[in-house]
Amino acid sequence: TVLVIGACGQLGSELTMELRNMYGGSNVVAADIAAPKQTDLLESGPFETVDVLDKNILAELAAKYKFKQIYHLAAVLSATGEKNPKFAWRLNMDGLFNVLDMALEYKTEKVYWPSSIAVFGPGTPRENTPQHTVMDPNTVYGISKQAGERWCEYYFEKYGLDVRSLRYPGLIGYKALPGGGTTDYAVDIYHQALEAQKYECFLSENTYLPMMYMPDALKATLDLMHAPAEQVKVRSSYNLSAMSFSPKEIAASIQKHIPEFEISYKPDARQQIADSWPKSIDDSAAQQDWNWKPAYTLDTMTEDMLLNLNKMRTTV
Ligand code: VAH
Repeated sequence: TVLVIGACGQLGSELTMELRNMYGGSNVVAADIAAPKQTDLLESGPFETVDVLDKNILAELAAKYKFKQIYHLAAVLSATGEKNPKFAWRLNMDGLFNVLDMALEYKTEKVYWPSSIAVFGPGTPRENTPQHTVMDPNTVYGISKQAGERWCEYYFEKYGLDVRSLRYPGLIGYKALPGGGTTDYAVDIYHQALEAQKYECFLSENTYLPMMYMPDALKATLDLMHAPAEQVKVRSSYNLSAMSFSPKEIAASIQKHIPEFEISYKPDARQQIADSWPKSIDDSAAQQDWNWKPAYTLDTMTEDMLLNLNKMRTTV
């Protein structure tokens, strides 16, 4: 069986459904601190209420299901993390330790843990950021992801635990909303474009950030997890790239379909976070080691997002 912790989140809800299609609904346990709003998650397989800070619950689950794979996706994201840094650190780090230790104790074959481009900071080269470079994250989220990467590699080297990880860019999908990140605008903008034909962006017009459409993120995650262990040469976390755009460019992409759409800008505290992150990412290690290649561009993503969000609006 497979366990997904953080199964109700933006990534978790989609990854859980993918895994259930692949392994069968009853073989993929969805776990989250709160019950899912998504009925498909509840109906397609087992759900367990889990606080990742509670080791006893994790141990009970591991004994009950004997997981072969664990996807640990529960975390406090960048913008929310800055509001309560100590709690973000505790949840992101202790959560990771609890999962890594449970995986060792119960002999889980493979663990997946997401890192982020937030591991980079103001001292990092911002264009085509290399796999190995200066890392001076200055958000608590970024610090927790960088430390987490070091620990994942440590568990692999010292204890032989097969942990795999990707440094996601901002993720964009229509099925679930993101929860408290700096890249959330790129999801929200599509909803507002359809609902109000206007959007006030919390980042300035020329703020370029690396982004990725959800189907590519799911593919990357599953490709990495299914690659033979010897092909997974990076045991901290792989750089991963698909597209980079600014708020102005995503607005222009939306205007091709909704000409009356208008964007305005009112940068808030998240601007400073965005300004500390790379604009684009060099992911040649992922390309070489396990043949990574994204399928979507900004315009093909926009087309698909608007199509699907429109469908969801008309069926509700
Ligand atoms: C955030 N979406 O904004 C996350 C992410 C690259 C950014 O990791 O916090």
